[in-house]
Amino acid sequence: ATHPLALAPVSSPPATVDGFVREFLLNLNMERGVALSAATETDKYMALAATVRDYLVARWLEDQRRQREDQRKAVCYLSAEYLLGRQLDNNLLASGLTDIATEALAACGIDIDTMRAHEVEPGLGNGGLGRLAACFVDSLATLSVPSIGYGIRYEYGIFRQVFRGGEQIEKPDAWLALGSPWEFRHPEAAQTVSFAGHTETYDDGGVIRSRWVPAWSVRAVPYNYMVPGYQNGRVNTLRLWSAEATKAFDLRTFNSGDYVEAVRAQTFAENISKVLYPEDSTPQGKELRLQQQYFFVAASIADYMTKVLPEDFDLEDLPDRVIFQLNDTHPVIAVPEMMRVLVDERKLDWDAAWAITQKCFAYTCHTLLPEALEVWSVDLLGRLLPRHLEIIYRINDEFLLRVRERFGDDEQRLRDMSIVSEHRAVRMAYLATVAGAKVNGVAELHSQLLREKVLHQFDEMMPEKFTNVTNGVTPRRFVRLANPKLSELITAALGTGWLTDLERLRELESYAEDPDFRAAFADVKAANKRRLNDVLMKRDGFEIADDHLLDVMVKRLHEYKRQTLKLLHIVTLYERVVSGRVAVSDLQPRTFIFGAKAAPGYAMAKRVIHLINAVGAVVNNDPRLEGRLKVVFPPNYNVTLAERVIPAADLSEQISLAGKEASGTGNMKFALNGALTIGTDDGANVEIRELVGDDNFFLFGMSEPEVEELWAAGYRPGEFAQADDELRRALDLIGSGAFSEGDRSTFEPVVSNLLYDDRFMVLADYTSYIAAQERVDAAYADRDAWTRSAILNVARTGFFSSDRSIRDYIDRIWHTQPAR
Ligand code: 26W
Repeated sequence: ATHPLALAPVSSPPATVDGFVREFLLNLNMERGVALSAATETDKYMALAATVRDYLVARWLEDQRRQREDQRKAVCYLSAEYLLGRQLDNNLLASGLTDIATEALAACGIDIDTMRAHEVEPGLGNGGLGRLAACFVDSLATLSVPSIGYGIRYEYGIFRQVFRGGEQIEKPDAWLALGSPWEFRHPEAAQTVSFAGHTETYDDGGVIRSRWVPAWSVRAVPYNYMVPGYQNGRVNTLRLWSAEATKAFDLRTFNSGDYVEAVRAQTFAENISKVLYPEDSTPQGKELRLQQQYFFVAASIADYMTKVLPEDFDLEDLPDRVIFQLNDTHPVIAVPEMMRVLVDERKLDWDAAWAITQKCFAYTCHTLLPEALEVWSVDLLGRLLPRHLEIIYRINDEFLLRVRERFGDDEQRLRDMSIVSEHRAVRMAYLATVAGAKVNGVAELHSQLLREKVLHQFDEMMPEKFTNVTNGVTPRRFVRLANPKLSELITAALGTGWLTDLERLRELESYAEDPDFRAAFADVKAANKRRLNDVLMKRDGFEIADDHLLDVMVKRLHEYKRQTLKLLHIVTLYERVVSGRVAVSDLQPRTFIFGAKAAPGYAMAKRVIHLINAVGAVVNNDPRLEGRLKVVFPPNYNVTLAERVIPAADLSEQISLAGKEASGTGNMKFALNGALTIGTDDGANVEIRELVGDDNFFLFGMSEPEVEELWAAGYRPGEFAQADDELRRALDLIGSGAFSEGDRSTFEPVVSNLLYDDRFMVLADYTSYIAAQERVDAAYADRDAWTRSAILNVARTGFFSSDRSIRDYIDRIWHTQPAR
């Protein structure tokens, strides 16, 4: 190019109110094709989003160019889920345009809050794991780490939850119905991803090689999303793949001049990225899910190898150029895929390829539940990915040889450690552990239990692989955006800079002793409660009373998380009053907020949702309680609602059975927003308590070793019901039909499960939990002391910034340098 303007990306529009107004109207007129006077809310929102984008694009293009030219090592984060939440406000904050945009829109007669409310959040994840990935891409950009996030552009994200008669109904989440203004589709950069067929060997000039002859393929089309760092000028890329039919597909497999069949082929291909699996922690072994996993991983590796790497790149140097971080086992099929690319396509010999592969992958485990560890049957793998199955077998054979060398002919050990189990199932966590340079858990306790239990024999053999990176959350979204009033108060005290250096919150410790600061902090909490009241009133007609302690449990519904323990507490308080044992005037007024989605096929979880609503309906309407206890269960808990609920909370419920919650990240968000935690010694709760101190945390329940001990001794939950009068009364009340219009059968399965099975030991921890809740009431009675504790929670939890997590990944696993 010769024109001076063509030598670099176009410059951003001027960052002024006039500049913004002009760009906004340009987008409205030119892109939407409407005049301001005729524009709908959607038109205005789309034009606004496009305007914010326009300010980021120049930096983005520049960063992409530099990343291509830069020799520095980059991170490819592979995750089947990214639970992003709304983009508009985040991108305004990151680009420093919030005030300018607010003023510019006002000058056009538009209230920016109505624009914020108009956005449908991309819910491309289930819960903790997906939200963690979203926090990580934010921190990667903020720390200028050369990186790409790879994932799937599901057409339907996590289902929308509605309640009918208190029961969960799932509705499709058509988040793309109006189109997304934040994505850039790149059909020209599509990759072909193949499936099924057979393998064969052939003579390649004297060398016998294997190759895969697939039966069908689809096109993977990338959609790029900008991930701006926080006011640092850096813009990273999130690349999500969408499945489309290839021409070859309908020709070869389906098209025999049959138009209807050809269209069916199209639908078949598009199915692959159609919908997010809503199962969280119980893998279903469904073929489509394996197709999704291979689809995005194969496309991502091909993209990296052909579009990001220079053409003449010496593959021996690959480990100095890239690390693929595997977000749980979902992308682990990337390991045999990389081997296939290196050996079959690039013609490296096996040993060289394996040496490279082992340095290019690292694996993060996010669970401890044995049923959550993914396995794929040999039959399914052989049918869908025959070459990958062969490669897995060879990896396993060579690995078992090493086990034999090291430990002798210990057949039991060999069976235990085999990647392919006796039941002809491929254990993906084992494959990841064998292949990865590093394996990490997501909190200290979790990483320790991984080494001692889940992967014990692997730890014995290769202890140097194991490490910990405690999770974190982005303070940009979960403090600055979610809690602007607290952020202002912090900035007034500490000045700026703390948002990217969250340990600086420590400086608030001395402010906890200042009565004026405490009063201001309490005012912020009160204002956040009123804001939540307004949101819930409008959304669902729920009221949050000013003088109630706000007690919050929001997370996926799962037995190990023990929503039923929280319910037993509520039922106990209720029963105390209606039985006359406690005067209603002696109750600390409390509002309990629940938010939880259940996997659609998880019957017990759905019954618990029904029970929460049923208890709420009775408790909320019983005049004997004089409005002192309220149960509020807004449907469809998501990132957007979290941003309103968490800043308003007084008490954070983190009550999983010790040894079951890998980390938790909600726990961190609550503490950072000045809620006190009632919790077990589980996951990152352990680290939160260590940091905030026992005086500022309500610990209860068995420790993990105590859980093990009781389990080994033979746990009989009925004995705990026998031993605690109030526990029996609460269970009896639920069993009596008091919350189901006298029908004893509705919630009988919940009660008998607790009495006769109780895998997660709810009854064993009940007495201790109720006692801890009494300590909560006593503490809340001294409101000023409570506020002091709340401030100390904020001051001492800066460690839980996802910036720190990413630094730990860099130091312990990736060894990358920031971009220039
Ligand atoms: C369908 C199979 C399956 C299996 C496991 C789906 C999803 C999972 C995830 C591992 C579940 C998950 O989200 N785990 C959570 O990850 C968070 C981030 O590390 C942790 O904070 C949570 O404790 C952990 O439950």
